[in-house]
Amino acid sequence: MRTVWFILLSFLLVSCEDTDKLSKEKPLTSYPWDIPQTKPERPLSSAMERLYDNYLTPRPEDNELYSNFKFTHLEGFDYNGHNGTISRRDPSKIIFENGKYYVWYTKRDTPVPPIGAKNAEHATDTIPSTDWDLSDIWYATSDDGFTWQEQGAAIERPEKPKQGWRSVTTTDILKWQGKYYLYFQAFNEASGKKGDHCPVSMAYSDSPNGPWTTVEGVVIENGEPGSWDQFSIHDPYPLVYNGKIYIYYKAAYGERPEYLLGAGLAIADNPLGPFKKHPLNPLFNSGHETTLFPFKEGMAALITSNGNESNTIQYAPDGVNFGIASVTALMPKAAGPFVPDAFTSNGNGRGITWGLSHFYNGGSRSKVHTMLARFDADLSLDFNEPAFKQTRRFLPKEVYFSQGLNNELKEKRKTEALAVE
Ligand code: AAL
Repeated sequence: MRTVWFILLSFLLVSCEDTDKLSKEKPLTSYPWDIPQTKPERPLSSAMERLYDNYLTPRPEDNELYSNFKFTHLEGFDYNGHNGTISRRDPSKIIFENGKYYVWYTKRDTPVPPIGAKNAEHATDTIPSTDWDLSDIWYATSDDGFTWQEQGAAIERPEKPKQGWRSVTTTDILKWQGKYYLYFQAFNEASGKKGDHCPVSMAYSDSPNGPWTTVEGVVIENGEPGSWDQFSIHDPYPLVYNGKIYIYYKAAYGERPEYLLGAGLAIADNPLGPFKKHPLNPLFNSGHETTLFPFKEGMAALITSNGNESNTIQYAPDGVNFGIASVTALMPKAAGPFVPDAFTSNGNGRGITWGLSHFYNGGSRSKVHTMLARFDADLSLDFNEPAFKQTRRFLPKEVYFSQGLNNELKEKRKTEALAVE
């Protein structure tokens, strides 16, 4: 009995000592092992400050604006053996009407492949300069987003000298008060002759199946001489936000090769305009064919290539002042997502999960063309798929070696190495 009492007493004494030790333990001075989900009250390095200030959540796995992209070949489009004579590129955002998905895109069907922007002087009525020269706007429909039926031309280039006689390209769709509007680039000269210069035109219809009536003249004017968008208004991308028509668009500014790409914004109450350019334009310092979608109360954007902020997904609570919401890789080029709430303007954007994008030059330089493909992603508040949230991926080594040194550069590097004393 004595022994039992002794054991019990010693046990009590030891546990009291432990509690005492704990209560006397100094508060944690290091960053905690269990990652705090909100910014902790302690000095933080710039990178850790950013982790809490810039991103929706500290872990990309929980970040609704972080995603990987998965690509699938489409069924239903023929490319003439990928010999460069047929190109489909720059898909619009996708809309769901009459029980099916609709997409519009640039289609080139020329006797020969393009000869390149540098040779634009030699382009003719049948020889295209760039991949999007001598093109028309076509459309296709689909039941499932994987197999598409090409329906024909929506907007053909008009007779010379009407705006767009040389090429009509890079369109996107707006639905406004029950009618449909396609905004597009309207070229009056072969792209490459003086850069890639063009203004934006528009066509309207009562039905997504057309017929489309093109308005006279341009709808979004190029900027005043000397301004960032003086020569080109590219990739017009309409959405309805704050009850108005918001068209984000790209301009290439500065002299090549240092030029910047990035989108600005033009706003109107009427699809015909007048469009008022936002005083803070350009809104992005990077990006090529910038893709946007309503997200929560603001706007999210895919910034794929060109510029310091390539490969980022950005968010602006006001649709204007964008910050980096995530950094990703292998993004869809010229993405045209299915945006179910593109025109609802309800201040509660839900995000996107799939769309079409394009792959340039599915082969050699002499067969230059572009093909459409499908991408899937998880950038939606209503969809959660961990397969899209990985930050560590293993790509086949061929992907890396395909980015090898060319022979000239290889020789240069060798010479430099040999010259080291
Ligand atoms: C695209 C877009 C515009 C350019 C050209 C065709 O990727 O940015 O449309 O003019 O390239």
